[in-house]
Amino acid sequence: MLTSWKFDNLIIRLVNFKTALQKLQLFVDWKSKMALFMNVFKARAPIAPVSFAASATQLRSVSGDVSFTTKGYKLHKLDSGPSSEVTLNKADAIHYYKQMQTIRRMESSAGNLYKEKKIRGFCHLYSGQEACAVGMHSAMTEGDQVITAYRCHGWTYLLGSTVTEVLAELTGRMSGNVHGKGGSMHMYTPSFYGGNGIVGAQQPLGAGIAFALKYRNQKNVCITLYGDGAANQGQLFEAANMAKLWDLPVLFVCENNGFGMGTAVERSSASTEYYTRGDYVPGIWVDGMDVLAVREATRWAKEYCNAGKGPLVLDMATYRYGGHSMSDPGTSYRTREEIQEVRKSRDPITGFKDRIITAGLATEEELKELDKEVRHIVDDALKVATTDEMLPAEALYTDIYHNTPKQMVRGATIDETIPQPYLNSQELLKAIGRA
Ligand SMILES: Cc1ncc(C[n+]2csc(CCOP(=O)(O)OP(=O)(O)O)c2C)c(N)n1
Ligand SMILES: [Mg+2]
Repeated sequence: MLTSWKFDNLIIRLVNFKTALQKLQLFVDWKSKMALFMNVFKARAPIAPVSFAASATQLRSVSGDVSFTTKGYKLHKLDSGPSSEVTLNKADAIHYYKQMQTIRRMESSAGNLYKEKKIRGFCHLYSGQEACAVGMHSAMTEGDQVITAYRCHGWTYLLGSTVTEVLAELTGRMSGNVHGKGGSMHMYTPSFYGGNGIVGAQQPLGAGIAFALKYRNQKNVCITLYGDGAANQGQLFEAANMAKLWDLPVLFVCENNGFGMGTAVERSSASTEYYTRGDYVPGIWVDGMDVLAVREATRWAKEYCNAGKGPLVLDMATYRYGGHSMSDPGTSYRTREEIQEVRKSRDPITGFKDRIITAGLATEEELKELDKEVRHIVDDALKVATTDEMLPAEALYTDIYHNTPKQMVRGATIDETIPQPYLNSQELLKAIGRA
């Protein structure tokens, strides 16, 4: 039985325990607040090569958005531009990291497949430029459209195709994005107009897509990408003229990766300030190695276009690690040291990784797990891309016309004329039990 003294003593102990708990709680709250403060402070500091094992535990407890400062933007014919103060939450940080890593790994695998002669023809890789596509994609809203040149694998994946569909397209297999009929430069999704091999060809097409958006009163933009080499193509200026004349919602995005094939921008362009090259079309220079700067610039630009103010030029400073295409080793017109230096100081993935770890938005371990997941996705895709079948020869006669009755298709001689066996690949795939 409890004596009254013992009972009182127990109550006093319980009260003390509760006070101790409250104190502990206060301490934890204070620690979290400090961590948040340190977080913001650290996130604003320039990117440093960090190994953050010691304070990762402390920062991991912080949830919510973290502020970052991007490099400044340069403006042409604009009174104001995107903000350099941006915020990021954990889910987005993980998402962007995963997307950039997937593109990097998918492209490395494509490079290997090419060297093994499992991909034939052309193959232009996007390694080094991932922050451009991922940043722009993250600012897109439903109904926005994209058209680009031949460095299109990453965009195809971002806009709805699987890694398997991209790699299998490269190896010409049935599981490919267009069942192996297109190859490297010709991949599409409902909001993605490819994949264009003729330098500059996509720029007027992008203006045309934007015209359709405006005509339908859609609050959307057409992101029209081109390289620094294509920035000197006459059709860009013709397209820009019409786009401005009609205030079309088109973002002309110049991905300046420093070279057009083996020619450095200084040797090909009288002005390398691509954001000013639209003359009467306002422009913005953006750090294309920073996914957050790209995201914010695109978000701002979309708002500008959709307010009916017409087109914009976005000049994204980036870099390509590989040669122009797989047939170019990429080292005769620049030094290996230059490439190494960019990898070390400006890489879009390691730079972002350091930032989000420092800010407590992800841990080293979480990102390692993600890397593993990405490796599995790409490895599984590789299996399909190297073992799947190719379309049967009759597929040569499919997809010729859209929405017409079956045609007679002439062969090499008139005697070889045959009726089109299937109208499109879908019909053929069904017939062979693949759809
Ligand atoms: C009309 C036309 N001219 C020339 C070529 C050959 N060509 C293919 S890519 C390229 C360089 C383009 O460089 P850039 O626009 O900077 O794009 P990047 O390859 O750097 O992404 C050239 C000249 C072509 N495909 N089409
Ligand atoms: Mg270029």
